[in-house]
Amino acid sequence: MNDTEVLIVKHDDALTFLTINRPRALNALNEAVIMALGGALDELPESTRVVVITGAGDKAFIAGADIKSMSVMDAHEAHIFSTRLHQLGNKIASLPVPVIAAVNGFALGGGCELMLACDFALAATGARFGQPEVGLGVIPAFGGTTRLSRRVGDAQARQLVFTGVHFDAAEALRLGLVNEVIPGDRLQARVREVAQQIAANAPRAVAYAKRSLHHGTETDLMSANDYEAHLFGLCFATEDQTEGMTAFIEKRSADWKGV
Ligand code: CO8
Repeated sequence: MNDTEVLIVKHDDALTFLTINRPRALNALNEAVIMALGGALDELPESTRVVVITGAGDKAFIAGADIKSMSVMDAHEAHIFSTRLHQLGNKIASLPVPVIAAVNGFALGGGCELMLACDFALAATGARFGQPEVGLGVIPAFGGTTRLSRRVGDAQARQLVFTGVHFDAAEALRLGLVNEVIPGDRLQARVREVAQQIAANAPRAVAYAKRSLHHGTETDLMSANDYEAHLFGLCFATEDQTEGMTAFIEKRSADWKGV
């Protein structure tokens, strides 16, 4: 691991691991990290079926946006900063492969919000969460007032955002903010296991399912169901649909082509 790299990118067959590498600043999101993350997501190899985002070291996933960098911003720069983070979140949402957050420590402020932009999160027992922005005189402007309420419900989001309290992994699980809580030394192995379960399925079907799930939370039920039916139809234009169903009938494993 090179100490000067703010993001470690590791491709391992169908899985791509992105590790934010600023452990001395608890992996706080600065301009360099945001650019590196966006670049890595733009340049995923064709073989990638799942992306895992985590933080370097054993203390933090991401302890927020970089407070030192933000402290000298003017209003215009702050607006651009928020917009750039939203572009990153939108990029994750529109990626044709699932993105899992492996939360190995503090996930505060922008760190919690980056986690929310991922498809889902698995957390270590010792992880800590929170949206403490109002205690710094700002609002959670990377989805903390938008994605958080969609994930945990409006009233819970209001309490978390207005109080800014930190809370533990058990509470995050109870709120539905993370899917599983795992002892820290087993987190990466469990994330890899789940990622491989995803990677074993038809890539195009997973991509369409992600698109439909995303659309489904952002529009009314009738339109969402119409779009789901449309994507179901598109599945039947893929070779993998023929292969998947033929493999079932022939009692063998499917050999996915991703087309
Ligand atoms: N930004 C910059 N540096 C940080 C950050 C951060 N968010 N968090 C920690 N660090 C640095 C510390 O300054 C310290 O560096 P140094 O040794 O040079 O002083 C180092 O990391 C270690 O931190 P601590 O010594 O504080 O470690 P502790 O174990 O004592 O405490 C905590 C750990 C509780 C996580 C503490 O560091 C803390 O409270 N950090 C700030 C958490 C926070 O408030 N995060 C929210 C930031 S605001 C935000 O994310 C806004 C996002 C939405 C807007 C984005 C769109 C515009």
